[in-house]
Amino acid sequence: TVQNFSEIPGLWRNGLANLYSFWKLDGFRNIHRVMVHNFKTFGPIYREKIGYYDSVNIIKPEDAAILFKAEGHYPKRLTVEAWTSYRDYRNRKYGVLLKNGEDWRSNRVILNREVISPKVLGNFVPLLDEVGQDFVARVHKKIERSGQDKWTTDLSQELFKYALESVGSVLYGERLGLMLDYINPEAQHFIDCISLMFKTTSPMLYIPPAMLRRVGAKIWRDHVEAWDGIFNQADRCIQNIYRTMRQDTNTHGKYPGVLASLLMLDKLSIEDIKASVTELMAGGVDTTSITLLWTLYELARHPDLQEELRAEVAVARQSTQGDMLQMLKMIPLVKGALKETLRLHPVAVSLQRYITEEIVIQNYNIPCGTLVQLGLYAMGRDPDVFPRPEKYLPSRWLRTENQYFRSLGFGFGPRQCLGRRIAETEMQLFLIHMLENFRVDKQRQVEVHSTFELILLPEKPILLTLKPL
Ligand code: HEM
Ligand code: 2DC
Repeated sequence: TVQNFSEIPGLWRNGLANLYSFWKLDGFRNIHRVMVHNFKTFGPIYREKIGYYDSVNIIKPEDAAILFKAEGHYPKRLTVEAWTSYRDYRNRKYGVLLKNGEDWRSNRVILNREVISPKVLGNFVPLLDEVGQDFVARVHKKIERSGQDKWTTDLSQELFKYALESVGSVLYGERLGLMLDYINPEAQHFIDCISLMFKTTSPMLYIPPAMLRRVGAKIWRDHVEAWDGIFNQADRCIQNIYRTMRQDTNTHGKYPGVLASLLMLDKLSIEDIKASVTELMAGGVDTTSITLLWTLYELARHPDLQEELRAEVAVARQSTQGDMLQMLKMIPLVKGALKETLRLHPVAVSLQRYITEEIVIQNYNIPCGTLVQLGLYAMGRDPDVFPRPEKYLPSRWLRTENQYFRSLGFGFGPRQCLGRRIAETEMQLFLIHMLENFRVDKQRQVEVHSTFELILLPEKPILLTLKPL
């Protein structure tokens, strides 16, 4: 017989006491490890209440399938209140990330056509390929200047620039110039603001931002300053395109970028377009750059695997004579490597939905309206789901039959990551160009763990050495 909701194991009876022990365990930065620990203690389902935030947590792919079947027509994830509070405070519209219900759906349908449908890939690839080539040229220059035939560095700043240049070129159809020696300080400020925005968000998952705002807490002020910086820079970019669009009406058949396409389509209000383009620009920096950093780290730790990937890329290059769109279809192991990176080092620690119907998971009844979270980080490291989970094995993704609700790094269904195609293409092109030009190496075998700053990040700098082939 099916058991009642209140029988689900876990700590949910005293939210405030739990918040206190969570804080004492430094749970704010260790949410992913706390979740792994909870699954070990309570089993594949547990209920939890920390502060004001009450949820049911699951870990099995089969249960994820049940969850996503119950997400309804307007899938809703946990609201990051810090983000909505900022917009309410500054009187700014919500974009697709923060909208819900019919307003979300109508915006998302139009954005899908310009951002994630297969037809736009042909437009994105040449733009992103150029950025990839420029990145490689930049690394060659750094190596030359070092006078040592190699370059040892913490690549994260370079990768932030690569990611912003990539998403910027797709959104605006023009280059921001971040692969040059002297970059616009405003662009650098934008990058710094995004990191600060994420960092200041995580404590506010548990402490209501409205309260922090009332008491004038520094964390709230920093958060506002970070978003202000993000919106100001995005506004400048958007204004720039808007101006040039009114000057020359016909753009010689050249792809004008996502923003200009949306403006010409004229199906969303300018305010809605601005709100979502700002979110896309902000969402496109730390996510892909950190995933690429983790991938290089894994390839440095697995030199034989690195050679295998290089060989795959060489064959693909040979047989397609440089037709990039074709080449991207011939690199399954490179794609497997990215999936493997997101399995061990997911950007999002969990996926969540408010279910719109009653469901039964692990023989417990869960009522309609409950927030159900899939522990993505924990699932990626569960030996029942992935045999020998500690091993970085891109080849495990080559067999499609065993992927049922296992490859969820970008979320699932109509509410999945809107930037997914941009992210995947940008990351694949990056790896192609890097593998064709450099060998990646690292100093000692030191294990690097993740820390939670709303997204999962490496807890310490990762030093890599790049050598020309
Ligand atoms: C949403 C992951 C890159 C923009 C999401 C979600 C995840 C995710 C897990 C939630 C999906 C769900 O609830 O089912 C990632 C990962 C990335 C990445 C792993 C890179 C490795 C990007 C990029 C952009 C972006 C490059 C922008 C160009 C967004 C937006 C949403 C979103 C706008 C909200 C969509 C909605 O609510 O309708 N992402 N993301 N992401 N992401 Fe990404
Ligand atoms: C963080 O408990 C942990 O893609 C919380 O590009 C639940 C939660 C809710 C929403 C998730 C968030 C977590 C992690 C970061 C995500 C976010 C939805 C979108 C966002 C996954 C798992 C992200 C990084 C977007 C950010 C775009 C923004 C900067 C404009």
